[in-house]
Amino acid sequence: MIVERALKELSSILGPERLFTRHEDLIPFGTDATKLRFMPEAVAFPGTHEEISRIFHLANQERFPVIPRGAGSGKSGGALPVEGGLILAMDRFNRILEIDQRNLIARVECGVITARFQEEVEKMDLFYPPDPASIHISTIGGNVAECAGGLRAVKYGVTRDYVLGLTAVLPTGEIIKTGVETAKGVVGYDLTRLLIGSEGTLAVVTEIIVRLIPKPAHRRTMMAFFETASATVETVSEIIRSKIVPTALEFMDRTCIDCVREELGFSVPRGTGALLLIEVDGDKGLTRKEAKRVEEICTRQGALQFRSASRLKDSEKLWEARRNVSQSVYKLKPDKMSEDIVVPRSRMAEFIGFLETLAKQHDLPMPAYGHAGDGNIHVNILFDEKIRGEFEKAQAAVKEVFTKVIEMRGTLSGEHGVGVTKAPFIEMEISRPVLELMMRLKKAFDPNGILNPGKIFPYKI
Ligand code: 2HG
Ligand code: ZN
Repeated sequence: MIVERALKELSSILGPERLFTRHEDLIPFGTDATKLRFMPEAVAFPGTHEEISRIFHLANQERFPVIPRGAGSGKSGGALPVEGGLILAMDRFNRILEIDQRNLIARVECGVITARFQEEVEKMDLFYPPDPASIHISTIGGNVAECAGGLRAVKYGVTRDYVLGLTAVLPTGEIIKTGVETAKGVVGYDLTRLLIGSEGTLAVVTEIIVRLIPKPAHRRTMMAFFETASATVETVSEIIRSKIVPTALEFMDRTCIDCVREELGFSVPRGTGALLLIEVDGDKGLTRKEAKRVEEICTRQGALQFRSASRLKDSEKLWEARRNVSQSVYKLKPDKMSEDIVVPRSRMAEFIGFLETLAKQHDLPMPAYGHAGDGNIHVNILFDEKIRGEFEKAQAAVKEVFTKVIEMRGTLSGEHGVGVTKAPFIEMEISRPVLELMMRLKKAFDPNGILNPGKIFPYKI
């Protein structure tokens, strides 16, 4: 609870115009892409490291929660004020500070929208590959907090593979720098990696130093339609086995295709059970060679049809449709539990088979799509809260999905994080001693537990 005295102090740190306390102003900050709702007590818009530091000193003194927030596009509830408190809206940290073409490094503030940053570096023929589906809304700070992946992760890796160093404010108020501004560095513990993916529970990241790579000269988007979902994911294994590393290798089952059919811009062959969206990039010769090889494999695997997007505009349209799947499946039911499990790529067909049976058993739609090239499948369990019993059925299905994934030596989350939604399940994957070590780390960073409480861990720390 933020007491009156603390609110007055916050107002004197920020000025009244950068502190929201009226109910109607707080509403948008009470939710995120999970659609869960928890109301904050106030929202602050800090503009400097010193202001954040002062806010933390006050929060420790008065014991109120502080929850950092980027664009609120998170899928596991990382930015939700589950115990009330103060939202730290990082919108004002929105500058690209430097793009250093001689060293292929950039410095960027946490509130910059990832797509905007990519556009800027691409103007210089450079490339920052991480591309979560939310790229046009999510911020690079949010991507760091969750270690976002994306469509290109299969070839280029995830956010952590590009971050060299960070500036952050600790919940105890110190402003720190981690990592390096050079191409490599191994001095001390790798706190940069520890902070990436820590879901805003260890520090507030304000500035990020990333490495850049040269922009690939060509890319080619292809699409293959198959009769069954298992044949489709088997093809993914075959492509990987043939040692081609596509830029993206995305899967969509029949239900997802139906939801974005109009956006695809062409007709889907009759009898299609699932499709693959494939992109290769590199120099002209290589992309041509790889595209040909991919086509051969898809045909050998029995593709109903194979298409190549000849114009950039067509391929952009396809990728846009793919990025919209997450929203489009709401056409089927108003509520969903959105998972992002990963299984070994060679066992995806087994998982898809399991999921089809599970959907029938529970009589709920469970569209599956996602980053098949990484074995990272988005299982969306759809339900209608207002229909009696559906929420409980969806909940039971989530547990069964997770049990299967662990049994298959997979992981509960490939890119969305644990947050609130997966906290009750974390012990299915993380052993007790490891979880206790993580909790000790949390305590070392945040002795009073004021920073983003109620996330990751199933217990109060
Ligand atoms: C995607 O790849 C996102 O589209 C969102 O990670 C997935 O809604 C989801 O589960
Ligand atoms: Zn995804």
